[in-house]
Amino acid sequence: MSGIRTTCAYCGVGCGISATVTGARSVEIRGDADHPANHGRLCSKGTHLGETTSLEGRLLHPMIGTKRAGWDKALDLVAKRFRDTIAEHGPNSVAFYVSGQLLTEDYYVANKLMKGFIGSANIDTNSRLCMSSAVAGHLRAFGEDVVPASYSDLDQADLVILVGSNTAWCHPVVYQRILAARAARGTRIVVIDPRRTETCEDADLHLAIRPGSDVALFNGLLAHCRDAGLLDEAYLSRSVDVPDDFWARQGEGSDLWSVARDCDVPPADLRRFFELFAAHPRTVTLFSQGVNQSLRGTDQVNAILNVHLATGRIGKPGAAPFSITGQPNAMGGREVGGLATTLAAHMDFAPENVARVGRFWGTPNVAAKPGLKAVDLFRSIGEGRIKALWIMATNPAVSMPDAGAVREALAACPFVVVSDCIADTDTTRLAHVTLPAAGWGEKDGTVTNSERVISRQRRLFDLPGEAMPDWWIIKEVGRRMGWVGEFAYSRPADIYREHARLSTYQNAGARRFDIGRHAAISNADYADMAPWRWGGEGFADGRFSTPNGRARLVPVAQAPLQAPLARWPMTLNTGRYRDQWHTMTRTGLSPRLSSHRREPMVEVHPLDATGLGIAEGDLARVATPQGESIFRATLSEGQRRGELFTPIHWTDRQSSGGRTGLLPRALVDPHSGQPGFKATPASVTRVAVEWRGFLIARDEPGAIDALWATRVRVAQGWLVELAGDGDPARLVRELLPRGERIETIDSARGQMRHAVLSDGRLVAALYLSRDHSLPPRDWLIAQLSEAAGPTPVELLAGRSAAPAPDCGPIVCVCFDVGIKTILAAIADRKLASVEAVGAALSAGTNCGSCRPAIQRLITNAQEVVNG
Ligand SMILES: Nc1nc2c(c(=O)[nH]1)N[C@H]1C(S)=C(S)[C@@H](COP(=O)(O)OP(=O)(O)OC[C@H]3O[C@@H](n4cnc5c(=O)[nH]c(N)nc54)[C@H](O)[C@@H]3O)O[C@H]1N2
Ligand SMILES: Nc1nc2c(c(=O)[nH]1)N[C@H]1C(S)=C(S)[C@@H](COP(=O)(O)OP(=O)(O)OC[C@H]3O[C@@H](n4cnc5c(=O)[nH]c(N)nc54)[C@H](O)[C@@H]3O)O[C@H]1N2
Ligand code: SF4
Ligand SMILES: [Mo]
Repeated sequence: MSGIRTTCAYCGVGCGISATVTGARSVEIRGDADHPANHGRLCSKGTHLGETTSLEGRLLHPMIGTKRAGWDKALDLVAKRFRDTIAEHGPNSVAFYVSGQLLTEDYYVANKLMKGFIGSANIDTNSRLCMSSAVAGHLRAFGEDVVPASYSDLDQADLVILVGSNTAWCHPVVYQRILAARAARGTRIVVIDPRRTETCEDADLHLAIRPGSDVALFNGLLAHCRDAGLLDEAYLSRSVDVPDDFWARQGEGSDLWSVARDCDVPPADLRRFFELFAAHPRTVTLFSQGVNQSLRGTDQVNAILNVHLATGRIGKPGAAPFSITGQPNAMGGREVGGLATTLAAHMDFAPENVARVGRFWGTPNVAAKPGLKAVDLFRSIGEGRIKALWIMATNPAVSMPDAGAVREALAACPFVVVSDCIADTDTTRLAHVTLPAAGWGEKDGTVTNSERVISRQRRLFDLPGEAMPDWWIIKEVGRRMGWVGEFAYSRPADIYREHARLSTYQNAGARRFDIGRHAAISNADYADMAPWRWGGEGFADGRFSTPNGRARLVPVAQAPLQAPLARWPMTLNTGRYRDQWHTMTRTGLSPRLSSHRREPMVEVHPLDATGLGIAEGDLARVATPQGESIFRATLSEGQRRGELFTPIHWTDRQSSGGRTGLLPRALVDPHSGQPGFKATPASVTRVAVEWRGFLIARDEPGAIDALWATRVRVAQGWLVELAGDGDPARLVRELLPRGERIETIDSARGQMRHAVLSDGRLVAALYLSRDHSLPPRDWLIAQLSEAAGPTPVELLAGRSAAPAPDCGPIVCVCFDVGIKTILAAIADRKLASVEAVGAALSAGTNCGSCRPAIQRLITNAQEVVNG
């Protein structure tokens, strides 16, 4: 069986996969050795994609309310409600909210329907929350949203600066590529992040800057470059416009001491950073959400671009500013113009562009001005001005800032359509119509990754139930709204050809985004298309997409850094876990991926925690003016004092706590409209609970009424962590299935342990404790998979009668290796490298995602030894 070449479902690295279908819904995943993004490597998420292709939880039929409906009926209803709303209230009373997880073909049709035919630009995307500051920064500096970098620059760089990027967890294959380059040629790595993440493990230098002080840092670097004679005067005079007062404004407050103070880093570290930069012209500055998701995101982007332009470190091998994208097709969305602020094919709303796109699409109706950006869009829904909304491939009831207000807006909106693969999400719960979309492995089309490489995603499985691809659903609604000929696509290739033709239509070199070479691609060639990069090597010719062909330095000043507020003394930073993807609709199906972090945790600096009376493992309430939610507290030296970090992944579906989305405020960057997710004024307090416990169950438990109940998948079942007040006996009645019961109640110690067996096999176990002592979960979880059941004595002890080592939390999910096993091996066998640990335990030798964590354990052990 030879593999089908496709791309990974997750991040913007865009790894190629070779997939061998082994059954109706099963597939073997291998990295595609020929794909330029990954050359065969995959991270933990890509490696375990095969665990997410079951039909569990899938939306398989169109639904109107809670009733199943045929496609005709559902599509007619959507078309009619949109048509009626437009007739009564005008085109701006309707909106689409779409996603970087759509394929380019889906995105193109959605954009064409809204901007070209409905005649409104009220289509925005979750990329607004993700990339829009980078887009706005690129437009200001380059005149076009082009990422002037490729992964091969990372292979050739001497210095890689990672700014606001937890690359080791969020773009693991890129991270491995950087480490490979370091091994081969000694590349230096600098990480700029307020937190000490696993990305810092292999860094030469980590600057734990004050959040939001990135402009001060890069302006300081630029001033240093000027003083040290590092500006590339020839490049500046040939290729860059510099505003008259640029250098005068730039100089203020940019001396080393002031910058060190603003950024709150040791001056010696800052000097070291400047010296590394001076010594290594081949520099790539790779940046992500720590830069973009800020109220000053666009200025932060331009502060980075200014440094690269002024030193000529752009458009050359190994030298580039590199905005790395999050979602698999964030870039494709930018290319079709899926943001409310862009029109199509890298054109904006200038009158000549509106006219040109209208000619091409054959419509007089093209929207003449930008539409509402995501945060304004949902505000407008809440205010009743938008009356019909169609959400595709995103879960805004979780992922928008101030998600509580977003839910209220959705609940009040007269007509909400959601296209998703999953039946029950926090957003589908608020829909009037839900449409079953084809998911990864069923979809067919193209995506563009961070380095502008267009790759095919190919279908592996038949469409399940009545699911249909997004492009089909959208064009069917377009046709039913009256535009039959304009939406007459039969296959993704039809759409791709049209998209390619639009990109080249009357372009004449004005826009780099020109994929005209595929304007007439045959169906067969489209089917076989190999990955390819548009726009060549970016701006290697030193010409930019501005009217005069020159890039621009953009004056940016550090915004005042605010002192904490008395009522909200902490700053909440939010982000990702290594093995979960966003709202967990897919990675949450994988027991292996769920073993890395089983609960949503709030990370607190130990000294802050002591002051607040919070201990490791306590529950803690994080509150902001927008809302509050409870997390498991974990103390971390990697946090700055005064800062908290929580993960974005948990939703109402899995949890009564850990709801990060409720906490950030709906404030945005003035240029891009991107929310400042990384710094929300907050407070944290310990939550005292009378009892704690956990449930292990083969069948998915229903809704659980407890103060704290967070669930994850485990092999053959579910694990729910529980805590609350009052009489927990109620839970025993509510949560345990019928069957042979074994139980022990130790009232003196406040312990209750119940296990339910069926035919001698464990089906559920509930352990509750008032003194908070509970057995490790893993042995019990393993019993769900054992054919021969455990003995009653073992069950009630929560451990095997034969003494077995407790391996601790899993670090390597590919080989199930726990932290205690690794620590013991490091100590006993004197292992001093990640390779040695791999040779001894296999840990870290498959996907490699856990290698930074293993490195951290080795470093810690050595620090202990060396005192
Ligand atoms: N495992 C996993 N990988 C993913 C995803 C996922 O859900 N899970 N999602 C994908 C998507 S869509 C995206 S957008 C990317 C995001 O990828 P990243 O941007 O790497 O991830 P985040 O965890 O959001 O945040 C990155 C870092 O920014 C830091 N930061 C916070 N404030 C500041 C600041 O003021 N300055 C600086 N310099 N840094 C700051 C945070 O401490 C954090 O470590 O990941 C993609 N990859
Ligand atoms: N506090 C805080 N909030 C954040 C962030 C943060 O760092 N902090 N990061 C932001 C960022 S960068 C991002 S990208 C967003 C991500 O946030 P979301 O986009 O809301 O998260 P996902 O869970 O990826 O939602 C995708 C949905 O689409 C469905 N889906 C998957 N494939 C398809 C398909 O092909 N078709 C259709 N129709 N549906 C599909 C999935 O089942 C899922 O329900 O979160 C943002 N929110
Ligand atoms: S780095 Fe991991 S998640 Fe991202 S595309 Fe590659 S395999 Fe998928
Ligand atoms: Mo993102």
